[in-house]
Amino acid sequence: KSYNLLLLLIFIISCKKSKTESEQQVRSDNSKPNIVIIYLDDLGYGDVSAYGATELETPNIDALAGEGIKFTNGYASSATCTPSRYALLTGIYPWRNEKAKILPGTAPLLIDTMQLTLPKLLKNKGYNTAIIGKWHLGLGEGMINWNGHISPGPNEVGFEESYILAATQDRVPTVYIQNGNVVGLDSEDPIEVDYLNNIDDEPTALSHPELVEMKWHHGHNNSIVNGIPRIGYMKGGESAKWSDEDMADHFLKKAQDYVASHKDNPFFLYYAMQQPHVPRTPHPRFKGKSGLGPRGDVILEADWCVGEFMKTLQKEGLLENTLIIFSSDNGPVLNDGYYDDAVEKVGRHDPMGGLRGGKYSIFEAGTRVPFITYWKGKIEPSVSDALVCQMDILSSVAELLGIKVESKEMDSTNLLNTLLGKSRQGRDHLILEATGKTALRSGDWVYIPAYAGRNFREEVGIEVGNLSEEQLYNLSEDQGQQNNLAKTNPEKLEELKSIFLKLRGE
Ligand code: NG6
Ligand code: CA
Repeated sequence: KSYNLLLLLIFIISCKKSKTESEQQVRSDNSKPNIVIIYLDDLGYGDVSAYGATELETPNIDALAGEGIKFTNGYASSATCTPSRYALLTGIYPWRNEKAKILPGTAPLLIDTMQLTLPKLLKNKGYNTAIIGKWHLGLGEGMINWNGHISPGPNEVGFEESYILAATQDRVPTVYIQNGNVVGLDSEDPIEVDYLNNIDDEPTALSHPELVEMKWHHGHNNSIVNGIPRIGYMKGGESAKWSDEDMADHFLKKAQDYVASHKDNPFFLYYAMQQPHVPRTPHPRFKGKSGLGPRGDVILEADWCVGEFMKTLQKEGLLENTLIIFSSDNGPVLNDGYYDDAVEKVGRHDPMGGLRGGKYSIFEAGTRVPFITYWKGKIEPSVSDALVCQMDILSSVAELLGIKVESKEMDSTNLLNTLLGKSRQGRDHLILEATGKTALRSGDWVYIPAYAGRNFREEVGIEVGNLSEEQLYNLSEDQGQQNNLAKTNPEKLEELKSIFLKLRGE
């Protein structure tokens, strides 16, 4: 009898084994590669050594660039976070949606739950889908009860699993939310959040400056959490508050665990890191390591996270079967509201990489960002100057999986061959957006309409691009946009202007 049992056991084990072998076969034929988007927050074109940074080293991001495709004309759709993320996930230009601008932590969900999204597309194709990290696309439908189930959110627009920070590291609530529930919340100590009025007499940076450990420069003088004054007021939720210094390790661990536990089925992971957005809070392991102050330190930290994450993919045997896309949601800023030495210690480091403007700017540094595709054994290392935008990932991934995206209002362009290095052909045109302003990139040319308002935003030290006259630049000879050709090349100006107006539907 026990002999029979033993045979049965062997039979079961061998069945199991052959199943995983056949699964492996399916998994290695590359028809359904895992897809990972590693997305940084405010990382500039010049913040990566592979993109020319000389004052800091980013060996792990460099490895992706060196063994994958380094795009030199890769764009976020926008010069701020929310609209760029909206375009990345929906494939739609953010300027089509007037609500797609920097959102407070209490804003309702920006993406329509009926809308096609990148994670939905993949989920429908049998992928497991997850977001780990920064969301900043709104939650709920208005008044959020942070103590109940928070919905709709990432889980309702295609992510089966979500582990997020709601808005930004400098906005309340400063808690993690897992699948719609605040992590570690004590029901005896409920969370209240308000962006207009303080709640009871909770300490703020104005009422209790002695509690502030990171001084605010502009904005950021509401509730104080972990010694850091934030945007917005928050009360309660003490046990749920995140540790800023541990955030990078925390998200990394979640991302690694996700990979390890989903390696047997195709997965899409949107790993949305918080660095180097303010407040810059490197883990003590990285403090002072860059010599450029906390902003440089958190870039080193982020680079380390990329390396650790890649080790996990390698350890799990997934590198040959995973397409990795690395980018950033918008360009760089030094002083984004705190005195954190970013300006004082920048030295010779040029986060903009020679481009004009920065975060918030319609000039190049606002939207042109590091953009890398990597797929071991599938993508040949190269540098590509094709014009590509993060918004194009949706249609390109659809093509990879043989899905037809049928929607009139789809701005995402299928650039699969370009992203995989089989073609050098990029977009013909791209509309760029910065805090409501739009401009056109077409070939090597950029057209910026005349805009009223301040050009130089003193508080952040950035030219945002508002000039009372039209601007025309030829990037092939003027990367830094110093030479406005609008007056000397009226034909080109008219050509771009008419394309711009047509694409904008005006
Ligand atoms: C701005 C904040 C800035 C940052 C930004 C969002 C002030 C004065 N400035 O309003 O610190 O949080 O919003 O950045 O509050 S983003 O990368 O998420 O778009
Ligand atoms: Ca950002």
